[in-house]
Amino acid sequence: MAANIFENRHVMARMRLYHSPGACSLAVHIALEEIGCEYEPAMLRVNQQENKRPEYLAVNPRGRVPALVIEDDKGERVLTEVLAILTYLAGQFPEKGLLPLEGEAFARSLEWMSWLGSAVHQTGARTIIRPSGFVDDEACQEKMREAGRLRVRASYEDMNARLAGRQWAVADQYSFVDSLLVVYYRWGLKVGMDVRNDFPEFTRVIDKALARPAVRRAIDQEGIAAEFGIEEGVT
Ligand SMILES: N[C@@H](CCC(=O)N[C@@H](CS)C(=O)NCC(=O)O)C(=O)O
Repeated sequence: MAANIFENRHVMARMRLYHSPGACSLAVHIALEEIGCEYEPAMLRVNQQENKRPEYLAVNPRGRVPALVIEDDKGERVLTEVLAILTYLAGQFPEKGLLPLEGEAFARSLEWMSWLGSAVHQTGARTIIRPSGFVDDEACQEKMREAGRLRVRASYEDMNARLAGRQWAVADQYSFVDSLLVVYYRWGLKVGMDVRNDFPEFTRVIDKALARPAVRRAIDQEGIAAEFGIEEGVT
């Protein structure tokens, strides 16, 4: 029989999540709150370059968040990349039903997460929020921002159309893909788009996600409730 992602399922002793407020790591933070398992949150601030400190580079030499430290009977290791961590957690806790793990619905989840992480994050939002990560020249950075704004708007139109009439992103049930969409919704607000009015289908799905206690806990813990226009601690 073909190998599957449940094969290495085992009892986890400890997990530690390195994350930064409102970064893509928020999706993993939400996922851990949804699962309701024990984990240790380790918050650092990317906007204060805490991810470049030697202590963190010893955990993740790429200097990016999220990083999930897993410690179990097989020892300690570090898993990075949002898509990989969310898929890993879903495989560890299949009974929670927080990510379809079979057939087309699984492929759809990967399709969403891969596209968000590449087209929308790295070649989209990142060119607006952190163009200095690509080029030093300030005139070039401004050109990158301009081009990025067009690309990001087009990707939000794409998301809005894909979510039209749907309960959730995949298979009409809440999944880690929706946790990840919460991150992108915030980034849309952060780069100055009128997301609420311009992308009503996206907003409808996110408003439902924001009503989930686990989503609110993660957002409150990161201190970013006001950025979504919601009050801390109120669900
Ligand atoms: N492909 C990575 C991207 C990780 C990433 O770029 N994270 C950002 C925060 S959203 C980061 O750590 N940025 C720090 C930096 O660029 O210095 C993933 O999916 O985890």
